[in-house]
Amino acid sequence: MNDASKPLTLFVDTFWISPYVFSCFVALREKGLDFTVEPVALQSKAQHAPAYRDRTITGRVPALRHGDFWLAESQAIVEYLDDAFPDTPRALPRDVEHRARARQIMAWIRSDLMPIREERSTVTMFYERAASPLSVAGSTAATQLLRVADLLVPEGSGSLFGAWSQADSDLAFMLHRLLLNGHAAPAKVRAYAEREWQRPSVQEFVKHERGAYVPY
Ligand SMILES: N[C@@H](CCC(=O)N[C@@H](CS)C(=O)NCC(=O)O)C(=O)O
Repeated sequence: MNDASKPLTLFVDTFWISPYVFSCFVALREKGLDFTVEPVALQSKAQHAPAYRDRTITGRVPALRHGDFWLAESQAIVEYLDDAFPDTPRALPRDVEHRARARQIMAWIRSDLMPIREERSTVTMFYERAASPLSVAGSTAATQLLRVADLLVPEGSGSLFGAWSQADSDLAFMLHRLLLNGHAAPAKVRAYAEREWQRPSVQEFVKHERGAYVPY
């Protein structure tokens, strides 16, 4: 049972550096849904508190609370929002093949490219730029990311599927791990990523106030 009147809460990391929180935050904004955010202090292991851990099942951020229903895993949350709020702008494309491709990209971004995620962590995006060049593994992953982006991004650097979808924001976020740290990219890909980065929903996350970072 979906009820638009039930309150929505997004549980986020305190420092606003989680790429998974980013995805859910942007989806909620793009859908125009009213929601509140609740920080979870990962640096204090607040995600392990039984009340949070057991409701979210996996004890991670992000998590969504919609009335009494709790859900974790960013991609599951994005897809739930499309299912639960069918009268709002879609986060994933309506067309079946485009939606499948968007899921492919989102799943790939979440499960692959580990050297980029490690060597160009989100701390280097929002706190302090990376001090070392990419390793061989990092460079190989960067080449792979840029190849995939070059293949997918249409000439003119518009959205991947003709209109914005969550796959655009997630891909732009991954590309910005490189771009913000001075990595070169084909002009078409750079223009695409920079345009996506300027979306108000994305900028709201990027510019959100952040306290002094405490590693965890
Ligand atoms: N696959 C998950 C990954 C979520 C995740 O790794 N969250 C991190 C923060 S970026 C977290 O909660 N870390 C704390 C922990 O694992 O205890 C998703 O897509 O939501």
